Amino acid sequence: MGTIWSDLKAHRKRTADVRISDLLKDTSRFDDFSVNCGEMLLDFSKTSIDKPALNMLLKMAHNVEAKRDAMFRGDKINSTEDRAVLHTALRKRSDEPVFVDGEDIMPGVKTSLARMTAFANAVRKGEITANDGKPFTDVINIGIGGSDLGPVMATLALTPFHDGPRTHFISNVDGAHAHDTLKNLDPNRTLVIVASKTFTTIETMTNANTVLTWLQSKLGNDASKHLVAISTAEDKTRAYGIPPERTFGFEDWVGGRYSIWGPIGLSLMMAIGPENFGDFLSGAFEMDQHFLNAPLAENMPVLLGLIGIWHNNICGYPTRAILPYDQRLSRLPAYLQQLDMESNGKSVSIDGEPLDQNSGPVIWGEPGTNGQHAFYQLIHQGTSVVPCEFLIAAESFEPELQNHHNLLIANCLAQSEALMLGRSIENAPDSHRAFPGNRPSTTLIYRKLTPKTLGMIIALYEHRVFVEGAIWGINSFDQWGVELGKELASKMLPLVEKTMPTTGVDASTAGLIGKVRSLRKT
Ligand code: G6Q
Repeated sequence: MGTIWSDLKAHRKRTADVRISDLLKDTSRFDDFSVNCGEMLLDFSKTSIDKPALNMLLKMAHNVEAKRDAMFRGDKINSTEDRAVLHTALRKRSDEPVFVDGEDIMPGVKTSLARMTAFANAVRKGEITANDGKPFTDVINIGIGGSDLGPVMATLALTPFHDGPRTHFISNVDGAHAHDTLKNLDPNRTLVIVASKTFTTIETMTNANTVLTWLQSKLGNDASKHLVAISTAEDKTRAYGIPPERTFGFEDWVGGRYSIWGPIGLSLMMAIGPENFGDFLSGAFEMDQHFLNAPLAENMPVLLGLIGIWHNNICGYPTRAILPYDQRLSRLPAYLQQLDMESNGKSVSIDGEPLDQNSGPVIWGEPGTNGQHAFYQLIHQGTSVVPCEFLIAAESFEPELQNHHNLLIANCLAQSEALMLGRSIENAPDSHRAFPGNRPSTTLIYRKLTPKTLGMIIALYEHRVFVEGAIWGINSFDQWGVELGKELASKMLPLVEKTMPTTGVDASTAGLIGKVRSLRKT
């Protein structure tokens, strides 16, 4: 490990007993340990990072800028797949070109957005209709992983803006998901989007086949007017019977988990309308500009990344909790689990060498206040320290329920304060009622969960993941662990279907297959 790592660890060792509450006696700490981007503020004054630690962390980030510029420029930084990483181009709100293999990709990005806009508008206005000439009332997005989590999370987050057709999502290959979703829908009124970058993912294609059969049960063989494809593989969408005018393509320089900004966001665009979708892109673009231009010490994604490094690598906390005090962000923890753990769950460097420090932590969470009545017990009194990342809006969309929102904010602030202050044994009736305190948290405050704010939040976390990955020297943009999963199920299927004997299979798996077979017989 380089000297900066050992310097940071030595500093941590020296200062581990310092209480965050004592650091906060410095009246300038809140200003010095918080950062703004537009109206959004990230407070990290309730962490154990002090000025010397922050300076060392900022030094550690010295190589992030060059890597960041390479990403935005279109260099093939995803070296194991030989791909550029340009989800930022999908939300670029300026006329500057971006080159991949010598070709400006921006005209294509604009054409694609214009096609999405025209299609979404036509569906919303009832100009593109179902087979019977009547408007679609419902849209199902069939996809999984990056082709599902973004639209699901964002559509829920932006419920107050949802004025288009109802949206539904089928992701799990568990037939229960398709069954329960289709149960209350009418094939005559439903538009089906098959969203798959590769158009080969077995879960998605199995669900697509089932839903196609459901459509055909009412529409006969002429279901194609009810189908849309989103994919990079136009040959496969055509072979599936979805014509090019119903297919929205995208390029291999958009990773699945970074794809909400383009055609994979079509269900979101239909729900909230192209104008709101445009604001969503603008919010992300604003965060991109901030990430590109703000000095490291005032750069929100850089600082959030460094806070992550401090907690994970220097303090040794192996998880972090995402705690939105915003019910409509209830799928944000799941979304960030994929974004963060799929990107930074790696054990080798970009050159294939074993890492000599931990990489991505375990991400988990639930919205507050619900979590308070469940796992916060461990956060307050457990033996593991969990850095908490709170998110809270100053304003809600329900002015008539202001009392609820005041209570929500009060709960959020009370939790972070209690985690920091704790309650000493001297002030508690007994040790069961004492709280160690000194537990770190950050708080992201924004005005209101608008499309623009949501765009900023997602881009903030995308770039935070980038910053951490850059410091660890890993490739944050491949996902070989996920690819492995795709191969494994197809090998196991013949054993489950009983078309192959279990000879040669490990004893545990063979035993489980035997149990499935015997349970099915009885
Ligand atoms: C995301 C991953 C993964 C992917 C799904 C679905 O970055 O690559 O989550 O999105 O496996 O893949 P398809 O879109 O190809 O069906």
